[in-house]
Amino acid sequence: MSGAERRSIGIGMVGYAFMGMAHSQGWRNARSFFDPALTPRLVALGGRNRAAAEELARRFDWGAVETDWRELVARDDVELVDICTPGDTHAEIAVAALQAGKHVLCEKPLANSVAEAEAMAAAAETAAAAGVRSMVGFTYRRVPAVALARKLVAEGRIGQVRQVRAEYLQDWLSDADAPMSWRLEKDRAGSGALGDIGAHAVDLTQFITGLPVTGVSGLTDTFVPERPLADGSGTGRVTVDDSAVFLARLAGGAPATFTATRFATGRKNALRIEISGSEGALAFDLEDMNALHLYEDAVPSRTRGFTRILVTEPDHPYVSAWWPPGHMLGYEHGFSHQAADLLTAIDAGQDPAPSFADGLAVQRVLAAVEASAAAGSAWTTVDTTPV
Ligand code: SOE
Repeated sequence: MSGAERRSIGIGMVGYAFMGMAHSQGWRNARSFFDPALTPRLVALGGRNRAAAEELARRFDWGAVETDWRELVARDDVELVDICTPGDTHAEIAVAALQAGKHVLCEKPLANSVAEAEAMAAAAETAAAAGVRSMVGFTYRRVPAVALARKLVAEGRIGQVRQVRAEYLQDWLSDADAPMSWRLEKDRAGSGALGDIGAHAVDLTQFITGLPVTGVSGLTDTFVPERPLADGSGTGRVTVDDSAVFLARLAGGAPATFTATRFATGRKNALRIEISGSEGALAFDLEDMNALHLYEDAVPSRTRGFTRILVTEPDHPYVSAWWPPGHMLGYEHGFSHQAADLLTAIDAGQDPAPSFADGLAVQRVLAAVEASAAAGSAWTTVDTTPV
C-alpha cells in the first residue's frame, strides 16, 4: 500500500511505568516492523505525575502529556485509548473511552472485580455494535510459540486434551524486605499473584486448549503480611495473596492444576504450561520463550520423545516480520504483535481477541478461586455464561 493510501489512528495512552514503556515500544515497533494498514500516531500520554509522564513521552516521542485521563479521552485526536494503569482505574477509564467512541486496549487483568469486568464487557459489546473495538492485554497469547501451540491443539496434533498443568512462577517478593507497591494492595490491584500472574496462566490455558475453566478449588497464602514502605517512612500492610494454588476442571472434564506465586525462589518469569493429550503433549516455558516442546505418539518409538521446536521460522506466527530464522524474539515483541493485531482488526472492522468478554471469563475464574479459598477450598463453580 502506498503512503498516500494509508490511514492513521491517534493513540492516547494512560500510564507511564513498566507497562507504559512496554506498550510505547509496542506501538512504535508494530508500525515499523508490521507496517499495518492503520498507522499508529503517538498523540498523547496521560499520567498524574507530569514529570514522569514527560520523561516517557520524551523517550518514545509521544506528542503531548495530559495529567487528567479525562482530558486525554476527550481529545479529538485520540481515537484509541491504551490503559496501562493499576487495575482500580481500568473500569472507569475503559467505559468512559468506549462511550466516547474510542477504541480501547486495556492491560490485564481486565478489572479488580467481576462486577467491574461485567460492566466493561457490556460497554464493549454496545460499542462494538457501533464499530468501536476493544481488547484486553493478555500479550503472552502472541508469543510465537504460544500461538503455534494453540494451532497444533486445534489441528488435533495432540488429540483430545486430557490434563493441563499451568504455573506462573516469579520470586521478586521472596525477600521480606522488598518494599510495598500498589501490586500488594487489594484496593489497587484487586488481588496478588492470582490476578497479576495467575490471570496469564488461566488465559493461556483457555486460549491454547479452547476449553473454559468450569470449576475450581483454591488455596491462597500471604507469607509476608507487612513490608517496608518504599519511601522509608515505615511499613505497610500487604492485603493480597502472595501465592495462589488451585485445582480446576475444564469444559469437557479435563482436570487442570494452577500455581501462581511471586515466592518461587530462583524462578524469575517462568510461565509454564504442559498439556497432555490422548495422542501427544505440548510444553512451553516463558523462560525459554522461543521454544515449544511437542511429543507425538505417532512418531516411531525408536525416535519418539519431546522435540524442541525453535519457533523462529518465517512460517511460525509473527516471525516473518522480524529477523532471519534462528534470531530470537523476547518479552517485548508480544506488545508489538498485540498492537499490530489490534490495528489490523480495527482497519478490517473486526472484533479483536482477547476481547473484554475473554477478560471477564478470566476474572470469573480469579473470583471463584478467592471464594473457594475463603470457604476452606470448597469446590466453586465458575460462571461460563457468554456475555
Ligand atoms: C509483574 O509480576 C508482571 O510484570 C506482570 O504484571 C506482567 O503481567 C507479567 O508480564 C510479568 O510480571
